[in-house]
Amino acid sequence: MKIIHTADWHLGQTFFECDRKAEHDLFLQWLRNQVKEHQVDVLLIAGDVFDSPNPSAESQRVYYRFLCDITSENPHLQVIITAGNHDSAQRLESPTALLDLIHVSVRGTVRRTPEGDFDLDYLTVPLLQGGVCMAVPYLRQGDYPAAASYGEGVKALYDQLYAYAQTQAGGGPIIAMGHLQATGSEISANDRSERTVIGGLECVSPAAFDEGILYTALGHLHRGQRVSGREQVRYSGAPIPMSFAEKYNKQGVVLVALGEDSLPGEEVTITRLAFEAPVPLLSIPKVPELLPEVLEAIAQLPVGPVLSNSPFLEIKVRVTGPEPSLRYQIEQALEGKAVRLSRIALTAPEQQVVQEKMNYEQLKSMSALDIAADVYKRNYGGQDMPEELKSMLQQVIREVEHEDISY
Ligand SMILES: [Mn+2]
Repeated sequence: MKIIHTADWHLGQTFFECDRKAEHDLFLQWLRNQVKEHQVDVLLIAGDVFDSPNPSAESQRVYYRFLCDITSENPHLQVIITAGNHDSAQRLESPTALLDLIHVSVRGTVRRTPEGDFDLDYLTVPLLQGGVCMAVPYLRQGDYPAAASYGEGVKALYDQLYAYAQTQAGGGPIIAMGHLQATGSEISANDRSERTVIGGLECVSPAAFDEGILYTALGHLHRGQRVSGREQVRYSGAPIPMSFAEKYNKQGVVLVALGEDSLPGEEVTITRLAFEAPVPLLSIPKVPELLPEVLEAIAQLPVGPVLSNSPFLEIKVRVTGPEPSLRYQIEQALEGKAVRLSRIALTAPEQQVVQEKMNYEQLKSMSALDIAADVYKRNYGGQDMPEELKSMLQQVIREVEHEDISY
């Protein structure tokens, strides 16, 4: 049995206001070719199909077009899709009646039986070739048994489900899916899209995935990787980089071949299929420099028309104080260059100095001016806010306080 594991498409994502449809189209075309070429039996999409719980009509069209094409090109293909934290679980599930007809199973919600137990049968998707898939979507509070922590609750659900899956597999293989952050995995630095919504303690131990599960297909982290050294518990990673923090990630999908008998302990062959990002992410200079050096680096960029595959550009500038004309100067320098400016990242020379974090109570007790002065200090290497700026800001604050602003 051959499986392709992918996740975190984030259809509809805009990259600093740039549309990414062209990139997604190229990826989906490539994926169609891979499924055909490798004669894949099962395609697993482990969550975050869409970037938003309320995807645009265009994003939905791309998604359904893909499902229609891939299933008509491969009549024996089975597709199993789970919802991620970015998806609307209910919305993703809503066309189930039609999708079932083309062997596409979608699991977004965790349901209860009339007795109030978890509906394990709903999450256990039979594989057309024999065996089952534990199709677990992103789990929200109430989707798992009561436990001391999110991680323990999630593990308890996987344990229940695995016990049930064994009764349903008929001796065939058991595979699993999940959309979660596993302990022992690396996240991309500063990646907002990977952060979960429940707070900081939502890691799940890889022990949640029983050794008897032949392969666990995970989504949520955008860097493809195995988890805690376990080859058969993996993140496929996102097919295109979702932020500059991901520019060194290798994108692609995972091809999994289960042996003849597909029994636990049997050899499973895992291959990464690399997808070359169609739009490069460019970050200049190598390290943040002062504006004159930055402008020089910009001058080195190739001249040409801006196309839909021109690189997304991040510019890293070191600043020692406010520079109101900075953006203007950079934009002027970029005239005629074959790049799309996405982001100007400002750093101050001593920003690395560890500064004490403040809590909400402390912030509430400070005046707006003190907060601004503190932020200034943090952003500009410990320098105090100049008196002139302070008095201007004070005036603005006073004016605002005297206005009746309704939100
Ligand atoms: Mn996610």
